[in-house]
Amino acid sequence: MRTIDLRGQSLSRAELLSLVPRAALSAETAVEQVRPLVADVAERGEAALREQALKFDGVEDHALRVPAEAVAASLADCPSDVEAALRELIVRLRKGSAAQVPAEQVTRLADGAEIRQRWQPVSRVGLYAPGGKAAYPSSVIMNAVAAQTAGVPSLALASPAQRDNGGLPHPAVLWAAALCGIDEVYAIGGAGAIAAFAHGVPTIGLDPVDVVTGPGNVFVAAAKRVVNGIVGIDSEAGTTEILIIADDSADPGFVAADLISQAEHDEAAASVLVTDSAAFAEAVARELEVIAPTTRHASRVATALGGQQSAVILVDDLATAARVSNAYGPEHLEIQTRDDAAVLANVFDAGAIFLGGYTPVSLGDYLAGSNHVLPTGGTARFASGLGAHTFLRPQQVIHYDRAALAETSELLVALAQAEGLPAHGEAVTARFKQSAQREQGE
Ligand code: HSO
Ligand code: ZN
Repeated sequence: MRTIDLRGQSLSRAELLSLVPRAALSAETAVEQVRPLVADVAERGEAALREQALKFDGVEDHALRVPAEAVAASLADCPSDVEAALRELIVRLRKGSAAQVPAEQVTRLADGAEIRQRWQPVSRVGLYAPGGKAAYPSSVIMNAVAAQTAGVPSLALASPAQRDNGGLPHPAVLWAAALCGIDEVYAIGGAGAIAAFAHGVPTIGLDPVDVVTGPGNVFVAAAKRVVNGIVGIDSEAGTTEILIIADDSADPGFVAADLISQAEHDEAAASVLVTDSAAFAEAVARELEVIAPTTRHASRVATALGGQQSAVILVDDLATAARVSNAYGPEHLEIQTRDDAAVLANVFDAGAIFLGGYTPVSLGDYLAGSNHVLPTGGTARFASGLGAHTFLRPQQVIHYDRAALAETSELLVALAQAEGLPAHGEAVTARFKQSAQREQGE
């Protein structure tokens, strides 16, 4: 890993923003590449999807819509320990997600004047689960449980067709769909899947959705940017990132293992260590040298750790470490220091935060009960992770009775006059004129 030495410098937030390591290929640069793919699916539907499946997944003549029986039958091949783990993930995630559904609140502004704040689920969502370098049944569950907890009535799932699974999505994706009770599944991958959800594909019975969510590579993230506005999207959950703030009280072996764990996702994954101890950084480097070559995806890990997106950042103190992390806006932030609470108090911008030596990101990836679909690429500075709230819209339901409206009318007319919109005021006063006339006529 390369070293960025920020010690002895006092840097502004703007300077930090330009210094933190980033991947070369961003969703912004990928947007131009995926725009024609999305447009083609919008125009030519199924034919475009089939061409893209052949080109990107090497799959031909497969069923774009997975038969519901195949989804249900898939569970027969699921090893029992994996099924138990997936079920436990569902149970924990349901509990963790319930807190993301705010309670309805009624505010009384005056006698007979109230605003009800309700949280309304969207009607239909398209959930994306990536294929490619790994299978992600856990991501299927993260999406599905969040949507179900929100109360979304209609869920569809898409994941790339696999050549070695007869053109079906990866079997583990089907297991997760079955366990979540999703029977509308499509063997469609990448930007095409996002476009299919947004525009619908009538020939395969795919109705357009209201919101598209789910993680994916930079092309999936870019496709979501392209369809945003036609549908809602969750935050950009692109190539994974981990940033660890650690001091010399942390275990270098734990830190190295966590940096490697996320690097194994993708050559473009980012692993960043921010520390105030050069000796600790060296200890982590030694651990990395020992562990990284022994892991199954050693070459992918080596590429990710050696890439420009990964780095060890040396700082003078942990307050600066928190500022660096805020500028980076990591998808996952781990804090392993003598006083984690003190660091946490200075940290504002992260997708999810993992405290202490016994809360690795991989716990959050699977079984913590938190959601692992999180904003990447610095978007955690303004976006949140996926959760039940992603599928909910706060709506205000307003009700004033006659007396409450009458009470506001004079001030309201004054505002309408000030804005040069007298008909706004008249919409209020007309109600009282009419009834006054009616009363006179009686
Ligand atoms: N770390 C990934 C999620 C994941 N890890 C799924 C394993 N499976 C992005 O947060
Ligand atoms: Zn992971």
